[in-house]
Amino acid sequence: MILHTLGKLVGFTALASLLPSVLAQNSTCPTNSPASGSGKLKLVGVNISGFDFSCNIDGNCHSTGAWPPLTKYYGLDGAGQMQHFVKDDGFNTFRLPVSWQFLTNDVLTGTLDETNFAKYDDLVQACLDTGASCIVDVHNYARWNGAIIGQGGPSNDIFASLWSSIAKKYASNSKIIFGVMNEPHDVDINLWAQTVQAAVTAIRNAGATSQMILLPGNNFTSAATFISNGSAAALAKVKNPDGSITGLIFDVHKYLDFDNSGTNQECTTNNIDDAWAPLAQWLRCNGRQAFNTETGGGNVASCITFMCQQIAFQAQNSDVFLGYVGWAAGNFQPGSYVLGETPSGGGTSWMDTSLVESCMAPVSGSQLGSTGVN
Ligand SMILES: *[C@@H]1O[C@H](CO)[C@@H](O)[C@H](O)[C@H]1NC(C)=O
Ligand SMILES: *[C@@H]1O[C@H](CO)[C@@H](O)[C@H](O)[C@H]1NC(C)=O
Ligand SMILES: *[C@@H]1O[C@H](CO)[C@@H](O)[C@H](O)[C@H]1NC(C)=O
Ligand SMILES: CC(=O)N[C@H]1CO[C@H](CO)[C@@H](O)[C@@H]1O
Repeated sequence: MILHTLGKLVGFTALASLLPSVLAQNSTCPTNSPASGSGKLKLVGVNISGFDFSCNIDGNCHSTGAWPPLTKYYGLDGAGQMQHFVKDDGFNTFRLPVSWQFLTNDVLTGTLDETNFAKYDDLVQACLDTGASCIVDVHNYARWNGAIIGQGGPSNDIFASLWSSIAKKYASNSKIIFGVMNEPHDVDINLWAQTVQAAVTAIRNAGATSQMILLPGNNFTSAATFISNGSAAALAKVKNPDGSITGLIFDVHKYLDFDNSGTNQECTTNNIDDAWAPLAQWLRCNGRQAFNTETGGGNVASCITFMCQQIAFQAQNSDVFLGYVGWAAGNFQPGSYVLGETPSGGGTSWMDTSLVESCMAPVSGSQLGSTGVN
């Protein structure tokens, strides 16, 4: 709703002024302005959190700390939330975080624990039942219990076998998106790119030949430092087994609070000048795309202002940005979490948080493109 209003009030000229001059500065880039026909995002959604509960940024997670966001397992009604988000708000994507430890029942292996996996799959199936795209997100910060994968911790082979196991389960489902890893940080990016390559090769060789795979960079997949800290250059070398880059999408996160931590209620930036504009230019010049799989803010006026601006910019650059996924609903009790997007109510009368209602829910026709799932 706000987006419609924004468009009407500020008009094209003011909206165009949101485009920073940096877009016109790289003279070596052949196409440094938004492609014509852009303006609609393809994938817009919400994180449905719960199976990732207990995960710390050092990759310590405990299978017993996971809390399935499904009433069947005494969680909140994640299935009902997703149905509401699709039917009432027009969302078409959900990101379903889960820890490696839950998937293997705390055993350091790539072999799934079938009992635990069946519970996670219940959430995946509830997502698929809505018709949405569903991101399987391994939420381990590039680590297993403090040690970095391929850099002193588990070998790339073990991690690749985990992805092979997951990919075999969903190889034939085109609505599944493989999120290789949530928020790597403090890794050697060139070694990390080899780990990501191992996962990509395993996913493709497991038979999931056509789905999207999300490639995560360093510094908590920060969109702002994706280029400057070397993630872009390192991850650009990751290829499918056939040498192509088809379906290989960069995974980037960005919050709108002053320290990009996603822990503060107030928003201080729309991230355009320091993150989205330079990233759009790099992606366009290098023939790549990115997906903003975590963003969010408090339910306050500053966030509504800045989030609407961020989304408008992403939509203007939808040739290189697939969309965004808000953090987070699922097992966060309504009203209890600063970045909560869990709607209150249930059944046929859900009520969204103000940020979701004012900005993040796709407004019919304004964000979902003709290629969107809905
Ligand atoms: C300028 O464009 C080239 C591609 O033509 C790209 O490789 C380079 O990274 C761009 N530079 C900046 C600063 O974005
Ligand atoms: C990324 O940042 C870290 C921490 O400042 C630094 O050690 C590393 O050299 C940087 N990597 C690149 C490729 O810029
Ligand atoms: C990581 O991102 C934060 C902001 O979120 C920034 O302050 C810091 O300089 C970045 N580190 C690197 C190594 O780029
Ligand atoms: C910024 C933010 O909310 N990040 C969250 C990402 O997911 C983990 C685990 O689910 C949370 O602990 C973080 O706070």
